[in-house]
Amino acid sequence: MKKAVGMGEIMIQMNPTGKGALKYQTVFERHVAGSEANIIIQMQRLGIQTSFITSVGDDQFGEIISSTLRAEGTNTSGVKVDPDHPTGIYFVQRSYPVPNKTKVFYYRKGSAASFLSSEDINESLFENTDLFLVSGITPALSEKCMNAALKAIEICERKRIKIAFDTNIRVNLLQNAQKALEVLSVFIQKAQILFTGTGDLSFLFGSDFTDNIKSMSKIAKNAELLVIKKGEEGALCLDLSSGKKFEHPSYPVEVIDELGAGDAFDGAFLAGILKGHSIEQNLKYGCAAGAMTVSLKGDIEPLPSWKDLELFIETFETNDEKLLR
Ligand code: KDG
Repeated sequence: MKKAVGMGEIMIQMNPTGKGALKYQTVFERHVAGSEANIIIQMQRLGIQTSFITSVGDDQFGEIISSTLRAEGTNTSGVKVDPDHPTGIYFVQRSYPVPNKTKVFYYRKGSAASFLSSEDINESLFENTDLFLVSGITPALSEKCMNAALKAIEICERKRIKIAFDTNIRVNLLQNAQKALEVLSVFIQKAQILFTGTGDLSFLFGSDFTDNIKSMSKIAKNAELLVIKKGEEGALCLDLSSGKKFEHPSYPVEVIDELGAGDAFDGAFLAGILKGHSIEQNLKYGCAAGAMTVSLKGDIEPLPSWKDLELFIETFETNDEKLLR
């Protein structure tokens, strides 16, 4: 079985039952979510053996985060319980002010995960590992987190473990392009599989898509695959070793909560890579998992198994009103 290790912050997501401005929301659902963990859980559900490195508070929320990972079958020996700092929380605002778009409000400053340090990165967790996944959120959390992520990268380089990195820019954490490039460049440079999105590219480099790809490729010196998520326009993968370009359209679904779609995409794409599927297939799996995720609330709950992913794809491709009951 292929093995992947991920690292990042997992938070409690408070997602309102209604749409509109957060201040008017009175009823919330409690979910567990965090970009890198979403990706790792998607991979675990698609048959990859996974481990996760994070830190949670010694509190009720930390407990539910650890037990969520355990219930998925993800190895939690890299999950630290920090008695001095709380688990991070964030609130979701759906369809306001922009319809179908989700905004988030973080309460994560000083969270347990932001105190994760290089001492918390245990090399033994990387034994027999095929892939390491981290995103731009983690080094943006704090200098300690940045150093922890760099230590993990250094271990992977030494052990020849493939590095997957998603730029995953959060403007709340990386205020402008200069700051973002300062923090992210080293990770973009080290990754063999690099994910980004049209929003991240224009935030970093400007509005011309072709120029943006060139600018990104210049930094991404070790990238074999550059994967660009284009939201409603689907996704694109550049195989930088052969120069070939692959594309897949998105699946038309009703958007309930767009959060976590990019993570579902990454997880399904990476699981496909580790299982030896083609780039075309992996783009299809990624777009399908992303579409399934935007159709429901919560980042983790909608992540599909192979069986469900295949049923979703088959239903769209054959337009078959297959009986599901
Ligand atoms: O990718 C979805 C995430 O944005 C969300 O669940 C929370 O990890 C998160 C973050 O830092 O924004």
